[in-house]
Amino acid sequence: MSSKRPSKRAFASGSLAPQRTVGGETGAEAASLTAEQKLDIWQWLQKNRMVEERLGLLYRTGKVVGGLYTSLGQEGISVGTAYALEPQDWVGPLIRNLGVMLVRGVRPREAFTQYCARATSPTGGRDGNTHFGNPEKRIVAPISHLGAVIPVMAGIALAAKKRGENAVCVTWIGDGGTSTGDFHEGLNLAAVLDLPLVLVVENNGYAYSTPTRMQTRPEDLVAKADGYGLPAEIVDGNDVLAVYDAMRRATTRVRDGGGPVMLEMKTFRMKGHAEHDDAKYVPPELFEEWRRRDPLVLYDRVLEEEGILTRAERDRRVAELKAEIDADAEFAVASPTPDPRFAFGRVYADDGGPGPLPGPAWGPAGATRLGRGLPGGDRHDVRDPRGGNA
Ligand SMILES: Cc1ncc(C[n+]2csc(CCOP(=O)(O)OP(=O)(O)O)c2C)c(N)n1
Ligand SMILES: [Mg+2]
Repeated sequence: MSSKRPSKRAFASGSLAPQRTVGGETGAEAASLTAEQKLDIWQWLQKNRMVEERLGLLYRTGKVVGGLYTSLGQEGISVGTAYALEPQDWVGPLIRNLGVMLVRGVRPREAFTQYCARATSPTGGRDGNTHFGNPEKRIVAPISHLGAVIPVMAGIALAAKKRGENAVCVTWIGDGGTSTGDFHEGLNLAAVLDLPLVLVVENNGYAYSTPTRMQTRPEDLVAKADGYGLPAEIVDGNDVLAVYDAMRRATTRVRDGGGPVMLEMKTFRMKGHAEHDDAKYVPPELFEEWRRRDPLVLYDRVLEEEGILTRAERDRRVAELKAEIDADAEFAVASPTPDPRFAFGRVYADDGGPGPLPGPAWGPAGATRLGRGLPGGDRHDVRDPRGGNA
């Protein structure tokens, strides 16, 4: 136990009283963004939505091999939180956080090839979802098991702290995910070890078809942070600048050694759980109410009012982005499906330890074992490094 923990703390009444702000002057970080940075954020928001809309088209034309999970209406959270990070920080996104991956440098074509399970995808066509990471970009691969990434990120935060890397580790969880055992164990571990972790809770009102009030008691999920003595803050998740601002203040606190924090982002899932779910169980008036708070529309209004983006310039930029995204989608559709002879490639360790991988074109140059099967720009090779089939 570190000397920072006086034993009397455990008995000091009120020492763990709820802290409903993560500190810093609210709004100051957003106010210091330049016009260029604000346009950058706009571009990521648009890209996030356009890529997911394009994935929707691919799904409806039978090109996506499995389910499709999107973040329609929640893009401000992925973009605002990821934009607030530094290169040395680690992210552990969930499947609704494609926007985080894009901001960290993942290319749209990686998402398209993954969902279409093409040989050119980061996993060589072995997965039909965003289940891929990139250690160079400090992205831990998303997995489906809700809550499980929290203890993993706590572990990475512990390593970063011990190495003195000044890195903040961030992970995202839904309202439903806050009721898993891993959520509580991971948060508790991070709290008692004062780890550099930011937990972003995306409270979108539903866990699949279950309304939040039917699966957990508190209306505000920051109550769960109180249970572990963590500072927490409630944020308007549809206001990308508010999200960015809170995240900057959170990471500053965490980077300064203040221990983990939770941000609860209030938002709404504007579609069903996945593309196959028509969300009939959601009262239509809720969709109506939240449609008026679309994060992209709200942000367009901000940039227009501030004279940063005129409508004409906006249209020009949208067309440019659309062309880029269309080209990447076409690349995926034109890509081959994987060669079945290599189905078992990248399953067993064969390089005997860390260090560059053997073989001529297996992932990025200098990739470590962790990098096996992970993307290196657009170079994804499905050859077996041993030269044979697996
Ligand atoms: C541990 C675990 N239990 C159940 C599931 C099945 N499941 C996948 S998504 C989901 C709902 C998640 O809801 P929430 O956490 O609110 O996130 P959202 O989908 O709203 O973003 C469930 C129950 C799972 N993937 N992992
Ligand atoms: Mg939810």
